[in-house]
Amino acid sequence: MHQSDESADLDRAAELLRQAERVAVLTGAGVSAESGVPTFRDSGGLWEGHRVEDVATPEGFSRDPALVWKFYNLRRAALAAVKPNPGHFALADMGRRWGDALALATQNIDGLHQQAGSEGVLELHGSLARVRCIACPYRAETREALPDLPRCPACEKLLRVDVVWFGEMLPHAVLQAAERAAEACDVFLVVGTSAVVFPAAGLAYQAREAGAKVIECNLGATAASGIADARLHGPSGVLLPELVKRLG
Ligand code: BJW
Ligand code: ZN
Repeated sequence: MHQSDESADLDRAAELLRQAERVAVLTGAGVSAESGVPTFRDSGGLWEGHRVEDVATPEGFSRDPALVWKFYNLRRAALAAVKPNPGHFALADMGRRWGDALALATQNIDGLHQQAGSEGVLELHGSLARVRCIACPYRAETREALPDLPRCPACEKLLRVDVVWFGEMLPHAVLQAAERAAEACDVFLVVGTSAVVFPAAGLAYQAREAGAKVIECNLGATAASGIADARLHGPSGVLLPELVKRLG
């Protein structure tokens, strides 16, 4: 893309945002890529070497909980070393500008938006920093290293990470809040997601359907590009700070 096109796209996106009273944002793995967190579906991504059905479904966990815990314990350990990047900070700046009129929903489980200072983050797919019991109501927040097969201190059954696997429901209140924000916003900003996993990807369509303008920020075209009114193609860690700068 020519420099001038990129600049025109940024101007157009900034103009849409300046006119927006309410903003909703959906992020995916791409927003954390520049922090060193691997994405899922890009080459060298997290699924490489793993069958999704083995590590990210309840059936996979019942079959081989040790394999699934190994996968998540490695990712938990890697998280200790990563920091938010300028894309996360730009979204936190936007959060301060719009206050309660901005909702930030993320598919990421890495906690980097919160670390960058975003408040009220809607974690659609859960969090790597939480565990829960498969049998009783026990839940805990923990960033410490865990044993290979951690057990519930209350009932001795297995613990699992508090994330949403394929075939599982998203946390109801969180999804509902994200849907309300999508339907009420003037601009829906979709960042660093391939937009193929539902119901999260559906939020962009719901927003569009309800009359919002859609801005996409991604390295390239995605399933959601067709409904975007402005496309920012490049790394979110560069483009989002540029966008915020243009808001004035
Ligand atoms: C950059 C960048 C840079 C790189 N700057 N950009 C409707 C139609 C079809 C199927 C379904 C449907 N409704 C439900 C389904 C089934 C299923 C589904 O969606 N399947 C599709 C794959 C077809 N959905 C579910 O099962 C969901 N549950 C559900 O619907 O419950 C009700 C129900 C139950 C039973 C039957 C039917 C309905 C649950 C989905 C849970 C997803 N969980 C995961 C794992 C979470 C835990 C973990 O992390 O291990 O969530 S899967 C994985 O994908 C993870 C992610 O959050 C999610 C999305 O991925 P994301 O973030 O988009 O990453 P990538 O890698 O795909 O894309 C990265 C993007 O970044 C790329 O575009 C790059 O270009 C870009 N990028 N660097 C900007 N620097
Ligand atoms: Zn228990």
